[in-house]
Amino acid sequence: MNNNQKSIERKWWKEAVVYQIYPRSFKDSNGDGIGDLRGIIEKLDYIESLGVDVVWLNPIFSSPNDDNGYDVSDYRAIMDEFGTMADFDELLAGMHQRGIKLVLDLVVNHSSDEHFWFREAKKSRDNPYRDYYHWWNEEDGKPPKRWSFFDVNGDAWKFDETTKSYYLHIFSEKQPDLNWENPKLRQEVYDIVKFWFDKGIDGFRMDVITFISKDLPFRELPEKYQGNFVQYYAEGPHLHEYLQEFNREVLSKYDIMTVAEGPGTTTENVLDFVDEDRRELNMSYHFDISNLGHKDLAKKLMSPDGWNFLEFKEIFKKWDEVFAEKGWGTVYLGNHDFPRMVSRWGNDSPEFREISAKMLTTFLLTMRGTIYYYFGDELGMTNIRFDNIADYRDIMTINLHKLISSEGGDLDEFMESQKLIARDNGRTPFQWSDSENAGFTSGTPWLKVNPNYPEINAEAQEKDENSVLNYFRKMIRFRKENEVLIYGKTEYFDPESESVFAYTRGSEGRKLLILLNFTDQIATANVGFDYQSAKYLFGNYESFDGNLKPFQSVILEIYE
Ligand code: TEU
Ligand code: CA
Repeated sequence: MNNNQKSIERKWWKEAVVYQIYPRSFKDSNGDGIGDLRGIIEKLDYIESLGVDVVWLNPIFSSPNDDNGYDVSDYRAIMDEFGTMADFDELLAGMHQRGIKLVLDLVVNHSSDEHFWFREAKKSRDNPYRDYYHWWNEEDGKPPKRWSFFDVNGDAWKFDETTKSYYLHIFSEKQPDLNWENPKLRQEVYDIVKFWFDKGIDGFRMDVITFISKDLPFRELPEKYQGNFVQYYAEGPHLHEYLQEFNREVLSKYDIMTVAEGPGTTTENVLDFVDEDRRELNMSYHFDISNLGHKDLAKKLMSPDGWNFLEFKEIFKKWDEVFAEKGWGTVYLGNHDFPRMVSRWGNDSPEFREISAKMLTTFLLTMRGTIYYYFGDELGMTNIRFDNIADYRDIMTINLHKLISSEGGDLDEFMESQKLIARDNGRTPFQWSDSENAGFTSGTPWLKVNPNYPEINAEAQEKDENSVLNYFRKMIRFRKENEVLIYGKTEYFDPESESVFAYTRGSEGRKLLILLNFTDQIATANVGFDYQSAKYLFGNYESFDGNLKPFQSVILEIYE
């Protein structure tokens, strides 16, 4: 590291591997077909055995589940289906006993329409809670077009008969947007967050936090944002003012981590969120990778040409470089909004599933940034690829299907695209064993179990030294034993290679070279120096002979 470069401050959350659990699909303890907190408690030893540092749970608060908990009706209570506050306290204590931190999901761009605040707000125009939400009165004419992600007509304004006005909902009509302009609402949010921090949780992932500041009084969408409403939503005029206040009032008072779900963040604006000197949030995650290969993002249609590997590499590189001296990045290849990583970025055919899942795991755990690893990926779980719309449970898929159908669009094309990217692909129940329903539940699972569970399950992989699961454990250990993989600088090589991702991680006196073959063909890397004599440290094949076998990943120590 040269002297004029500011050295990066060490923090526990920068060194962390975060394991994300979708509670609905992890383990059902009482046979109702829905995963729950007691199910997670049962599996704490499993989680500990992985070697992860932090667990992030998708929303567990009271909710009518229009969007699986992303519609909260009480921020201080546990969702009935997930258990009780006593279960939660036991879960938190169990994690802490094992040295694992717990991060929850804060959904405060919107609430449920069944939240007390909204039930009050829609009673009359002068209700004290009216200004907790965004309204447009009927006498002012039609509100300017705003796109909704989950609405059957794509319309973010819903008319309310009682008060003769429209309310804003960027997600479903059961997810009205909260009004952050109102200082009382902001205070409510801070009190909720304090409540959970005082209970001892270790941080929050903040759902679509980039959308909280709206462009009141709702102008027509400016020309430059036509077709790019996500960007518009993410650039509200008071966004940073709110985040700084949030930090001042609450976040700065605790040793916790914060990560923005950051749709609309770009390499140009992300430091405005995570530059530590600005005192806003610790990290943010972007959508550039997941957006690859789409023909139409809003309608979730994929391009027949697939995704471009050179772009994939360029995106990781440019997002890494932004944080060379300030801020800190996040690294992920899947979560509850995306398909299974091996189906999307690897190859889930019987021949290459395991090897490519291991390659992707090597990739994630050798990158610079906090690692977000999605549950089930450690088994190499795959997309379920439903043929029938009736099998889907996700409101996004169901309502887009209705929307495309009412427009007379191509439903076959839509269904084909969903086999690759629908969110339910990543939400099928965790495959614990080869017993009925993969050992997830003794009842009927809320979403079908992937029929490949007799081959792909944790129990079988526990017994196999070379399983994807055991590879993940070893890879985590390797990262922890080699600090250069955490704080070391990254340099990228051979950007033109259509097959290989090649980079080094280096710090005082040490350099590791990582070579990853993303194809099912033999490949070579052109890194511009001789690495044939380098020491082989780690990888998903027994050895390395200079040529990369299909989906081979290698980590080499190089001496210059
Ligand atoms: O996601 C916000 C978001 O940007 C998604 O709608 C995204 O565009 C889509 O999932 C891509 O397929 C967050 C949550 O992660 C998601 O699960 C919620 O449904 C959504 O917010 C509403 O709370
Ligand atoms: Ca249950």
